[in-house]
Amino acid sequence: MIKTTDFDVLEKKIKRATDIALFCHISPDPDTICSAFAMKKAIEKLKKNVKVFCDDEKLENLNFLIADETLFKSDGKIYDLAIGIDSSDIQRIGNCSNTFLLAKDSAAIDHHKSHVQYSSLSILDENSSSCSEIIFKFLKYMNLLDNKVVQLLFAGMIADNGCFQYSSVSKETHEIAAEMYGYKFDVDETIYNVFRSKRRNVFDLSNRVLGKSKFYEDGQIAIVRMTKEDFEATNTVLSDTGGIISSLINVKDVEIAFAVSEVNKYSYKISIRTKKYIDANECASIFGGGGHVRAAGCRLNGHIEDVCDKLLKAAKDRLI
Ligand SMILES: [Mn+2]
Repeated sequence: MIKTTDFDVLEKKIKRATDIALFCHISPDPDTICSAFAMKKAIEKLKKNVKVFCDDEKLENLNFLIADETLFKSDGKIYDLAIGIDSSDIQRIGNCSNTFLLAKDSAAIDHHKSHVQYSSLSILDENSSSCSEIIFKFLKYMNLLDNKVVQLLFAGMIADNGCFQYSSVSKETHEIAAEMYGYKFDVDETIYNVFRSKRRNVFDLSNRVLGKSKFYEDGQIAIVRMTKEDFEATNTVLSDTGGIISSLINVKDVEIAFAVSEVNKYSYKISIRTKKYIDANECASIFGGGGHVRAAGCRLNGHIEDVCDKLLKAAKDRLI
């Protein structure tokens, strides 16, 4: 739970600072990006110099919101204040952690259960369905909300909670959404762009790899693999794999689904989704990863067959 005194402490940190650096996590999702740019737009009103950092590139489907914005790479400069956004630990900030650690003061805003403290002030709420909702509360407290800031936070929120479909959604999520509806922005357009719109290439990748999905233990475990070959054949990249795993976890009887995506030779990004009782965060944590109860991730190295065997074993051990 968030203490209101934490908001007070963060407000003071921001007011004291001139140059502020905000940090998104690696392999960014709309929650980390939209939270960071909402924060940037809001605190710029206080005449602060604000930059958003990320090791990776912006997401194409967010161009309707942040086409003019830039994500900066680690620059070795010393900022007055560094704020980690939606990042559960310092490793999640990647190479940009060099710049984060150089800053004179620091804070983190996050909703991951697996959060490991890396800043002098951690504002955490693992019951929040997105980091965007925590930022909404903070910026409301600061009286810095406006239509554009709220649209960004709405986009980040629906991306993380599956447009109000996931178990992370609560009465409070809807109460925040209701407050958001009090601002002027195109809700339909936001939902379409963030949640439904996909490029034809991504559709092709999805069709190509889902057909080769494998099911185990009477269909309770599902694995989809995406290799360099699949990306090349469909002209897609790692960041295009996002929604594909949903098709697997939606299959009746599947309790746990894995998406295994090739990052480099013998190096794989693993996404985990669970339906009812397996804790995805706990499952990811045995491989050094983390996330949430129903959605988590990790990295695994080795031959793809060995990687899949390890995941299969971990899944079987957790079936009831
Ligand atoms: Mn998030």
